[in-house]
Amino acid sequence: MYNNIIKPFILDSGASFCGVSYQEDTPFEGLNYAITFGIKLSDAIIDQIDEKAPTKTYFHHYRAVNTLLDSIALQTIIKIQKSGYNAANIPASQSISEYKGLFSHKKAAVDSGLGWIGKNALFISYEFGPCVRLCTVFTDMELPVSKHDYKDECGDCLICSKMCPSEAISGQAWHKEINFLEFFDAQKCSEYMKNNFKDIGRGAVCGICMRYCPKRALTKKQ
Ligand code: B12
Ligand code: SF4
Ligand code: SF4
Repeated sequence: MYNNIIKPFILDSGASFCGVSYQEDTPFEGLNYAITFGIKLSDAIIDQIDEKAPTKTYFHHYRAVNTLLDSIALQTIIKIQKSGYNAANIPASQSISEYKGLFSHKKAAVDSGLGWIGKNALFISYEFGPCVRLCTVFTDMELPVSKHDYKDECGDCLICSKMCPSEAISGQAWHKEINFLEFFDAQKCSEYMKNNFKDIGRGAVCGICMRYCPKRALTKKQ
């Protein structure tokens, strides 16, 4: 069902990639299988972000992509339910407490073997780079999960850490046991966006750390 129907449906609906994982700490009881999918952002729109600020066009793109992610998630839930299983999604972009969503899309994406967490604290797709937005659907339908090797491809690069205007990025390489508060300072990032980009994106966007990531080059025009 996943390989023949769900995955092709998600990709045909506009997602760039799709994968699966098993999550012990699901927020939905009994729904431990997770489907992760992501949409690669427009290179032309991301290119207009400069070293000082994002753009209003990027803010609109951010919201439009969130809407499409939520719509694909809803349609996936409906398809799964019609097959006799339960499903529920994590909203594309919603905080339920300070600096935290209901479940981390990045965690599910990493566990699906689709990419790594860069020094910029963002999920970087092996295939599509860092400028992707993510979504997660949980279900009790058994999915073909497998173990993956984790491969961090940042190497010696420190561009994101040097370019971040709020100094939120420590420059450490991410690993599963890392102290998250020392790795990335969410408060510095969030306050910087609120104080400096209120008129551009209501304080919700910036993205300089993904705009200048050299891993974008591998994936342009996809
Ligand atoms: C709250 C939030 C914020 C807050 C706080 C972020 C934070 N704490 O990291 C603020 C406002 C600062 C923020 C900023 C941004 N955000 Co934001 N944000 C979220 C949101 C809604 C929740 C994140 C959350 O729960 N964080 C809590 C921490 C603990 O979890 P985490 O960082 O997601 O994941 C960590 C752990 O899960 C752990 N982990 C991962 N795998 C594993 C595996 C194991 C076994 C273990 C133990 C741990 C582990 O490591 C991860 C990385 O450090 C998510 C949507 C979502 N539901 O995921 C979007 C999201 C993370 N944001 C996103 C983006 C793009 C941004 C911005 C670029 C803003 C913009 N759009 O212009 C900046 C980038 C900041 C940065 N460099 O990371 C994207 C990231 C896409 C990607 N490619 O990774 C997301 C996923 C939204 C989406 N639908 O795509 N964000
Ligand atoms: S979104 Fe902006 S302020 Fe936040 S970590 Fe990235 S570059 Fe720094
Ligand atoms: S800018 Fe460099 S260090 Fe930062 S996430 Fe991209 S590759 Fe990794």
